[in-house]
Amino acid sequence: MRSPLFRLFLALGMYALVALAQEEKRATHLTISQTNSPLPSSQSPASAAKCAELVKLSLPDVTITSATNTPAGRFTPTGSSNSMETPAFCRVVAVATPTSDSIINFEVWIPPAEHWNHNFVSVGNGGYMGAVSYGALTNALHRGFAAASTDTGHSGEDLKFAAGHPEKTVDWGYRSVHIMTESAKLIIRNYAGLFPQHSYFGGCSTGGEEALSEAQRFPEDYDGVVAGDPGNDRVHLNAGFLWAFAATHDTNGNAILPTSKLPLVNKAALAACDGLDGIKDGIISEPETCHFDPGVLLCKDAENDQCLTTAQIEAVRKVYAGPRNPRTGEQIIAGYSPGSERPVGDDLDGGWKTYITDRKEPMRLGFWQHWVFNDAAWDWRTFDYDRDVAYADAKLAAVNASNPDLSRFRARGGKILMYSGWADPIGPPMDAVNYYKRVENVMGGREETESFFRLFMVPGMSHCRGGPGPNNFGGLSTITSPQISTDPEHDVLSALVQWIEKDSAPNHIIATHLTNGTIDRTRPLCPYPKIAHWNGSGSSDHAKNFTCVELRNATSNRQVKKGAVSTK
Ligand SMILES: [Ca+2]
Repeated sequence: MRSPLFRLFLALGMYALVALAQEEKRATHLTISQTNSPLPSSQSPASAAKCAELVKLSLPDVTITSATNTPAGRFTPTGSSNSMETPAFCRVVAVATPTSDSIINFEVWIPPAEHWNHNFVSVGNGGYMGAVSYGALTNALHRGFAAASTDTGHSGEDLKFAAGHPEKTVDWGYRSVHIMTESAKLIIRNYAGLFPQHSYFGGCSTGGEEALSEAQRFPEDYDGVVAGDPGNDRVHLNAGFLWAFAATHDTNGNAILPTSKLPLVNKAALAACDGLDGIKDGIISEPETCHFDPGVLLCKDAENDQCLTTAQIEAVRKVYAGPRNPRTGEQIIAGYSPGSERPVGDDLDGGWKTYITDRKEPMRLGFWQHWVFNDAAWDWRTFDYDRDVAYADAKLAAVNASNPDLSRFRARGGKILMYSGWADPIGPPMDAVNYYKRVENVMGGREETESFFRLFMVPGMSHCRGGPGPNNFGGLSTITSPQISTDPEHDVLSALVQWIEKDSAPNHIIATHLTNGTIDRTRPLCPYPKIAHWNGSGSSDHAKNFTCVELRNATSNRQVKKGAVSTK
């Protein structure tokens, strides 16, 4: 018999390999569409010599373990059987030890001088997954960037890594990205003879939080950041996971709301909300205007597949509502929006099934056990939404990126491009909206905020990708294949670059939806609170027939497509 510990390691290893394989699969697709122009197959002798010398570079708290001239061809990360097509580059592998308990691995990939666009981009991470993002590094390299990625100070997804190692929570929270950033700039300088002209950060999910954390904590690190589906109120997000699980399970952990009822709930949510945006297309574009109550699904007689019991209705209501402090009534984190129950169109995203109803324990239970309470047997049923949230916020401030005061970042000319999927079943989309509103309040209102920070909500997108809505708009971490274009109108990273380098703010970004690799819908994403309004004629599957308008202007006298829809 193999021990439980062995099986755990085996499972973790498999998870890491699957995640890596998925990342590389997507990267391979991107490679195909991005190598239109010939790239150098090898570095010049001068560049090669500079690369090899980097091992001698002395950096504070950092050891460069290797600096390797890598010719164009197939690159295979250690421990992986998949490879990626890369142009020639200088690969720097390093480890940072800012504390005696830190082991932060990171890599810096630098194109040869003739292919370098003189810019630097860092790519973010997903979940608590400690791993260098090789796929995103490859994408960045193909676009001419020097790029960096870190494992955030640990390997794998099990939160136990920080049990008894509080410094590792700080490494994960912000220190790893910051020390990688400062080191990467010096490494690039030593290789190319000059610092990057501009530095960017691009990430989704935890990468989105890392982006906001950098803007808040280290405003000098980046000129601009792309922050996707950020979950940056991290302690509160994890409290929300406890809430959603407790709402849908009894105290024995058995489901109150079975997964089999989710299609029914989703269908009813669509019936109530889909048409409010003027187009019945399976996409809820304006969840804020919809007040769907699952009570309409109450069983009249015995329970069956087409109705919900009173207890199930209450469970659904709680998931939509999100947790509140029982003493003050204050919302701890927003609930999930109608349409997030069962996103379709991407096997990576399972709606409430994967993240709430099919689970045997709450998402990120280990955060509370190992990071907050130092008790591997801590029981989620004992959670106090007043006392314990406050305690965790104080103890683990390093993992939150909730500060709405971005004045230092704005003052240095920094720009933030944030986005979030309206059908996200992990990071509540209204939490992204609420953070944006808090920033507006602190930074002097909407106009002031829009001058350096824009939020693009993505109708029908799940967590960072997938879902029924157009969800492909480029970037490096929000990889959906194949990449349509890297022009600023279709690519979120290029939009940020253009904003900073040409002082041209994005007024919309066109997102694309693909089915089996074929484009079947395009639509503009608009800076919140504007929404994409169908002009009333022409196909609602073409972005050109939409205009970004104020929501209140769109809802009056709205023309309605595909059936009688009330806009009241
Ligand atoms: Ca719709």
